[in-house]
Amino acid sequence: MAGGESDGSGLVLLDVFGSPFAQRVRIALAEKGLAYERAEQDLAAKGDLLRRSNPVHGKVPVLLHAGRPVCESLAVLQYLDEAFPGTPPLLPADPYARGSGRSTRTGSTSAGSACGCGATAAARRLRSPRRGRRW
Ligand SMILES: N[C@@H](CCC(=O)N[C@@H](CS)C(=O)NCC(=O)O)C(=O)O
Repeated sequence: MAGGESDGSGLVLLDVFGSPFAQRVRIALAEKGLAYERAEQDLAAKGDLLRRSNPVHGKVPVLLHAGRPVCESLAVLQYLDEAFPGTPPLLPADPYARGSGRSTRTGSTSAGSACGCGATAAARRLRSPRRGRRW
């Protein structure tokens, strides 16, 4: 168990230790004081849970809430604000501030961006005999 102490029962974070996107969600969960379980993933050999939870991109982080997956770190932040309204807000209340802030951050989290984890996974895939697979 990691994170906070309060009412986040049923929260499981599929992540990788070095992922900055997962780190964003870990910080958000800590800010909100929500308890969660970490489920470390192997990006070089993605497991069924990650594939099922994020069938489009197969990336971390994925937050499971009562077994239901929310993918994409910024979407997870918004989800946490909406699903746990009694906790400190992560995003501004003003729709314009929220929207413009999100648009400036989306560039750094889009599919084209790479972090160390993604690059490593992609490089391993290229070297792997299973490289024909999408995962
Ligand atoms: N836009 C995504 C980016 C997530 C991302 O790139 N995750 C990397 C780890 S840092 C990943 O899972 N890479 C696996 C892969 O590319 O196959 C977000 O904000 O959550």
